[in-house]
Amino acid sequence: MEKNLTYKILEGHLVSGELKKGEEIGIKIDQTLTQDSTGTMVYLQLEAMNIKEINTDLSVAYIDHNTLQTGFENADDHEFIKSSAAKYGIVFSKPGNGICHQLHLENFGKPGGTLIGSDSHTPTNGGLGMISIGAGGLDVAVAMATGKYWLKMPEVLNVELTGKLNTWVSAKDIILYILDELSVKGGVGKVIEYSGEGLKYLSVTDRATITNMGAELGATTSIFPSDEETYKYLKSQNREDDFVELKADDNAEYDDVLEINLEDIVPLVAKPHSPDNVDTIENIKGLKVDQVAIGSCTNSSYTDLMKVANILKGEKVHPDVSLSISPGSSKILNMLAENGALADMISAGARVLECACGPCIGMGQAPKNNAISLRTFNRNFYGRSGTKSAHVYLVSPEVAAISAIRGSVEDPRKLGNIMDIDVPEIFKENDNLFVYPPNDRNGLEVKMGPNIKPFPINGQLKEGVDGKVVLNVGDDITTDHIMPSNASLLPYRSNIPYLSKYAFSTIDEDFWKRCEKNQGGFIIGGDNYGQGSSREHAALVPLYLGIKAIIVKSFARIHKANLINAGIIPLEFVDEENYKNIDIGDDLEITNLINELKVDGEVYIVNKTKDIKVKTKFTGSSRDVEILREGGYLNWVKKNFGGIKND
Ligand code: MIC
Ligand code: SF4
Repeated sequence: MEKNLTYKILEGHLVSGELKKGEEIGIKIDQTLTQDSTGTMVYLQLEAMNIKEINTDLSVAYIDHNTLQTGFENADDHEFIKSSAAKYGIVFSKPGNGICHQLHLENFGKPGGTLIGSDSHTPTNGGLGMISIGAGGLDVAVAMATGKYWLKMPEVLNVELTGKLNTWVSAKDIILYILDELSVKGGVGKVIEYSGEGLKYLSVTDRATITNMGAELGATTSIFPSDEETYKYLKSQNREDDFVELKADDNAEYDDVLEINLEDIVPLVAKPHSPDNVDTIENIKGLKVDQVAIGSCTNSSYTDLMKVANILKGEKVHPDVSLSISPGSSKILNMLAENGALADMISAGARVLECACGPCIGMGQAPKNNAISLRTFNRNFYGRSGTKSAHVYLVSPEVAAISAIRGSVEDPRKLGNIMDIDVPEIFKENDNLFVYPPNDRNGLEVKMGPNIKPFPINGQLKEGVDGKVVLNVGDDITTDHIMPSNASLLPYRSNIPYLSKYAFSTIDEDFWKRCEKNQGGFIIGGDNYGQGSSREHAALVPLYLGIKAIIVKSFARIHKANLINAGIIPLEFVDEENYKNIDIGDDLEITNLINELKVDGEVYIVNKTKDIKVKTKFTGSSRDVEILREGGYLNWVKKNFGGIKND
């Protein structure tokens, strides 16, 4: 059989199962990454497992999401993660060093390797030819402890790129074009593997922009071959030894193919409130802009920021616009400082922020009421900017920069000739914000502040469960709806009881009170429930509030895994009629759960209020069933891998 690249890398890492579409496989994990907002849970979970040290080639703990330190909570969390990193042999990246995915690309990602990370944009490193998957924190903790990760063998969709991008059209437009074609559900259960003649025009950081936003397609991951461009990039980072050439066999088999001629793409935008609400820049030209934010793990590379600096040079940011720029890494910021580009940005009137996620995760820069905010980020979900009435548009760095000057959306093709960016052959070394673990780690203890509260652990599955429907929502509910993140909530990522009062608060402020009154119950939802972030808080908070099962039309991959890991039963309606038959406040009962919960089993729910029986299905592996029966992954790990200290 002629093999595609995904198959080749998975084959080389396979520890259990068969590489057949839909079957559960176990793979060896070479590297893991965590970031602070999901990381505190990961290290609490690692503490709860009785391990001495990690079982991967490399694990890195980044601090990038919350670097504001508005109170002791946040600083204590950083200290907790730092001390855990030292104890278990994990590299620690200090706040200010940059955004995890950009830093991992620069410093650690390896073609042909495997990486899982407790952040949904981990696939960014697919730009280097690495299988990089976003997962819930507990999956990452188990991968650190065992060196393994289990997943359903995805389909492989080949995106074949031909032609060459037109002037002023960039990698961001390619992924927006694909989002328009496939939608935010189009990648579910798939790896997106890129190939074709068009690749030679895309640098590794362009490719990383594309694989990064593969998360918005719902894809398991996205991957590019490792070729001359990869070599050039690794060499620029003084890592040419990590290079191996990798590509699919000629005539490799794929489950599906999407052909894209890069010449057909024009500057694009994702309009509020979804990354697949794509339109052309031409169509929204002239729209008055209040805020422009450049950065995030999607568009904060050296090349992206040099393009921005060149556009801003000698110009002035419009008086009605606030322009912020957050570089992806301290290495990039350092280089911009040395070559004068930083001065060009500052003199144009840009607000240069720390190298971190910043406004992308609502850490500051919440726009004014009803503002139009152009962002080079990857998500424009409702409320994520911190201002519910704001309208966030996702665009390329080029569109962002020129619109900041004009004060309204502008088509960059108006600028005439494109400037050439001189990317240095060798980047300036800057290792000073990494802390490497000591060789002698004997006796090292973790340091835990008072904001770090124990996380909820479920009990074993019961034969019957009953309760009220406490929430009924529609399609495309994001993790930002379920567990919002902003400057006031992010400091409490290690405090589930506190966070529980804000669950679903962007759409229903009384949700938690209803849960408290009814001792939890059931949530009903539509398609693609739980899209977006890997934050397992979106499962742990409902668990804390007593949610027993979530019944929807379909789930997003990472969130479904997080629900299973937490021991919350994820069920899917078998037809539309059944979905319509349940209302908020209805009394539901599942009487035969232990019997019915099996691989692809049918689970019947009695709607006692309406006196009807509703048919649902459970789709998961036998391992998922075992995990749910044990009441979650930690209990399962305890049973299968030995003791857990603090249960
Ligand atoms: C995001 O972009 O939504 C985040 C913040 O990076 C999340 C992680 C989190 O919620 O902490 C993600 O993408 O997984
Ligand atoms: Fe950070 Fe935003 Fe990237 Fe998430 S999407 S990792 S918040 S920069």
